[in-house]
Amino acid sequence: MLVTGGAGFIGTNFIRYTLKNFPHYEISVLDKLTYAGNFNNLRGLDIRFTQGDICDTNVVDSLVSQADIVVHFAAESHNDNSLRDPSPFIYTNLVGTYSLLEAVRRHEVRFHHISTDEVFGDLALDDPSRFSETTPYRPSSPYSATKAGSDHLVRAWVRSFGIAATISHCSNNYGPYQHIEKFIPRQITNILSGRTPKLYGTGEQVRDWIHVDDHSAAVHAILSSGTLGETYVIGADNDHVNNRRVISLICELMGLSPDAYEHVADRPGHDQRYAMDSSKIRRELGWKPRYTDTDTGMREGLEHTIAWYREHEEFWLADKAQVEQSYAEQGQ
Ligand code: NAD
Ligand code: TDX
Repeated sequence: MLVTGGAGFIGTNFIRYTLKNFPHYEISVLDKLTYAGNFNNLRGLDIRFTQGDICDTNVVDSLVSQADIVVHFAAESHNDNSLRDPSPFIYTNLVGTYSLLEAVRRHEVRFHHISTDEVFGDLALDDPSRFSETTPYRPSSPYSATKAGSDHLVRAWVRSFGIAATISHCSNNYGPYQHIEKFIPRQITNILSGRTPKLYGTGEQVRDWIHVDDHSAAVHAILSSGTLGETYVIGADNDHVNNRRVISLICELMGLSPDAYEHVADRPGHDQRYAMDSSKIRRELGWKPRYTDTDTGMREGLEHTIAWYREHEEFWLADKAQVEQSYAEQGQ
C-alpha cells in the first residue's frame, strides 16, 4: 500500500491504525515533508519512506508501479493558509492528484482518494439538512475549491479511463499528531503554553467532529468492501456541537473555567455549518464511529487528545511561537 502524505496528521494516524489492525499490508510512504509533515511521526515504524513530491512524475511512477493500492492523503490542507497564498494548493491538490491518477492508470493500481466535506460548501446555521453523496459541489475557499477539482479529476479518470477508484468525504478530524495551526490542537497547546484560547468571531459555526481513528476505520471499510467508482460520506453525527461548545469543553477538561477564551477576528468567508449524512457507509459497509458520547460526541476522544499533547511537547513546542506570531499578524 502506497500512502501519500503519510507524515501528516491523518496519514500518520492511518498508518499506525493499519499496522495495528491490518498487519498484512506492507506500507510505503511518499511525503514531501512540508511544514505540515514530520518524519518523527513515523520513526521506528515498519514502513518504507520516500521524501518526495506527488507532482514529481518519476518518483510517483516508480512508487505506484510497486504498489497494489494507493491511499491519497497528501494535500495542502489548511483553509487559513489558502487565504494567505493559494498557489501551493493549486500545485499539490490539483497537479499532484493528476500525476498520481496518470500513474495509477498506467499501472492499473487501485486508488482511494481522500476528499473532504468542504467541497459541498456550507449549510446555514438553521438548516437541519446534511451533506450526502449526491449533494452538489459548492466550495468556498481556495483549499476546498482545489479539493473539489481533484475529486472531479478522479471521477473523470474513472469514467474515461476505467481506473479502479473510490472517494471518501470525511468531516473535521481531531486526535494526536494534528498540526497546531488547526482549531483543536491550537487551543490545547495555547492552554499548555499559558496562552488564551482563541475563538474566531462568535463561534456559532458547526463542524461535524470525528476522531481520526474512526476515519481510518472507515477508509479500511471502503478498501475491503467498497464498490469501485463509488463515493462515501463519513461523519460521526456531531453536527449539534458548535465551536463555542468545543472550546468551552477543552477549557473545562483542562481545568479552566468554560469561558476562559477570547474572541478574535473571524475567518473571511467562514463556512457556517458542516453536517454529514453517513448512512450509506453505515448501511452498506457496516461502519460506525466508536467515539460518540451523548452530550458532545467527543468528550472521551478529546480527553485522549489533550493527554497526548500534554505528553508530546516535542511534537509542537518548537513551532508554537511562530504559528501564534503568524496568527497574531491576522488579528487572530
Ligand atoms: P496535513 O496538512 O496534516 O498533512 C498533509 C501531508 O501531505 C503532510 O505530511 C505534507 O508534508 C504532505 N504533502 C503536502 N504537499 C505534498 C506534496 N506536494 N507531495 C507530497 N506530500 C505532500 O493534512 P491532514 O489534516 O492530515 O489531511 C490529510 C488529507 O485529508 C487531506 O487530503 C485533507 O484534504 C483531507 N481531510 C482532512 C480533514 C481534517 O479534518 N484534517 C478532514 C477531511 C479530509
Ligand atoms: O484558532 C482558531 N479558532 C477558531 O475558532 C482556528 C484555527 C479555527 N477556528 C474555527 C474555524 C472553523 O470554524 O474552528 C473551526 C475549525 O477550523 P480548522 O481546524 O481550521 O478546520 P476547518 O477550516 O473546518 O477545516 C478542517 O476540516 C476539513 C481541515 O483543516 C480541512 O483539511 C478539512 O478538509
